[in-house]
Amino acid sequence: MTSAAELTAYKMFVNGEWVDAASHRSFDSLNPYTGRAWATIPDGQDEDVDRAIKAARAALDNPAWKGMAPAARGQLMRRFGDLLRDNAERLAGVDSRDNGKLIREMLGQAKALPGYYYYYAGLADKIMGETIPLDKTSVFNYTLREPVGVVGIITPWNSPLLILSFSLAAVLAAGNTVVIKPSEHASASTLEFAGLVKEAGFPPGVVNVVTGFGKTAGTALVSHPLVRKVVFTGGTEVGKVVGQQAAANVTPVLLELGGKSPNIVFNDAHVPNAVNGCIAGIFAAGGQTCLAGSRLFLHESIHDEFVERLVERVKSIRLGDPSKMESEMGPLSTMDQLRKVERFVEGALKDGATLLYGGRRPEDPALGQGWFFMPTIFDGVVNDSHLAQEEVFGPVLAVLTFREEEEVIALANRTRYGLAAGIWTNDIRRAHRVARDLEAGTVWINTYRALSYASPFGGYKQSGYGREMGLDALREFTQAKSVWVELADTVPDPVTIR
Ligand code: TXE
Repeated sequence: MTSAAELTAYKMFVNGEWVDAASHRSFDSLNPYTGRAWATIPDGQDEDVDRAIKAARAALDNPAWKGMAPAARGQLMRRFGDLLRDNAERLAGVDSRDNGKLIREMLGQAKALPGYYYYYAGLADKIMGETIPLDKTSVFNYTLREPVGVVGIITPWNSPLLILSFSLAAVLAAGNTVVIKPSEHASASTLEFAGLVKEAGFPPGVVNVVTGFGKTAGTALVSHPLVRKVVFTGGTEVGKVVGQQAAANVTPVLLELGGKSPNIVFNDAHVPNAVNGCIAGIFAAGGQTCLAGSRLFLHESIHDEFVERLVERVKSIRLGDPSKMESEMGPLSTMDQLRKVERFVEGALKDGATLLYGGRRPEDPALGQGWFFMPTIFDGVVNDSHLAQEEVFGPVLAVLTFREEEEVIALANRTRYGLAAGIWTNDIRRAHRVARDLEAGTVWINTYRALSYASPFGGYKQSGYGREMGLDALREFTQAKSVWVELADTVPDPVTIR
């Protein structure tokens, strides 16, 4: 057991101050590699959330924020981006310890963060309304694009800071204020991040972080009448609850939910590239990504060769300590997640799928107490089965085959999800045809799992709605006000509406 004295004790960040939960209660954060507690996190409840939201609401009216010129807001965001750049290794280390993901992956993510703030810093003074040529010629009509107000952002444990930055950079550029509730499984990096917010010099209350559990702190945030937009990233079932709770106050939500993304390999594809893309899609983050390419559709004529190469490569994936650069797959983030993956495997075997590799926890004693699961490949999976329809959020790949282009489009679309899709082909017409016909918010052609702050991201169907990143995100976090100016000297007939 780790003694309480050895644990890092974190505080929440409210109104520019470090505070304990009002109840003074906290909970342990566990390291998925050792299975042991390494930090304590304040257990925020309704009262803490209310305090943070009121601070964010007051900050909206604070001249230090409200009256800040948009270009100055951009400058501040640039300074913040520089601090993120200078602290990338530290932030990545905290995340890897807290969520068990590879330091290689978390470092890559941490190094990408400044780009989000620089991109939106440049846009802060380019958020403009329009003048509108009305049918009423005596009226001058224009729009103002104003901040929506207090934004509540709820993030999951898999990529805490990257997923936060998908929306936060645009939220700040547009002049809003924010209360962030990170996942109870990986809160530490968001609190470290808040330290940099303070150092950059954002006015108090512009960015607040309240830690705690989904059912308590999360519900309090989503249900609060002063919150004017909720951004939620997490599982689809919780997303539906969040949408319902927010509806009570007519609070709009942006939902980034689960996926069951198809990765489709045609018979003219470059097979070694497609094998790499397939592995990047499903095993790189231990499958713990909403973008996981968890359904692999192989043209039947290349099936045998592809599967042989895939299994060969997967056998060589090095499971290990996520903090070591040489490790290629880390443990799952929670014990519950590990058990969930095991239930999926049992179900797939019962449904008659063929286990080609993995399917169990590794036996290597060097992996100690970590919550590891082997990279797992099932062949002969039926598209309507549980494994092909539900998000595992673990390193489990379902392989299916197809003959015709139309057939594979129909199969790929036959899911309640629509987050992403991959297409591997050298036929340019086919590539664009299939990209057009797939029901997914992101389609990759001859690549997989690539993202940029400059390109909109979000789901179709039950993968969510609303768009983060790119110019689209600015629309999500601003609202249009239409201003009417009568230019005529006399106001006409008061009885008739104009
Ligand atoms: O996510 P949750 P969990 C999927 C994945 C995983 C499953 C559950 O399949 O197995 O979701 O994972 C907060 N009101 N994804 O439990 O529950 C919670 O505290 C308000 C997909 O981690 O969705 C956390 O901050 N908030 C996904 C956040 O919601 C609530 C990423 C996510 O928690 C709440 C993660 C409530 N009632 C998991 N309940 C992706 N698509 O990227 C929970 N929360």
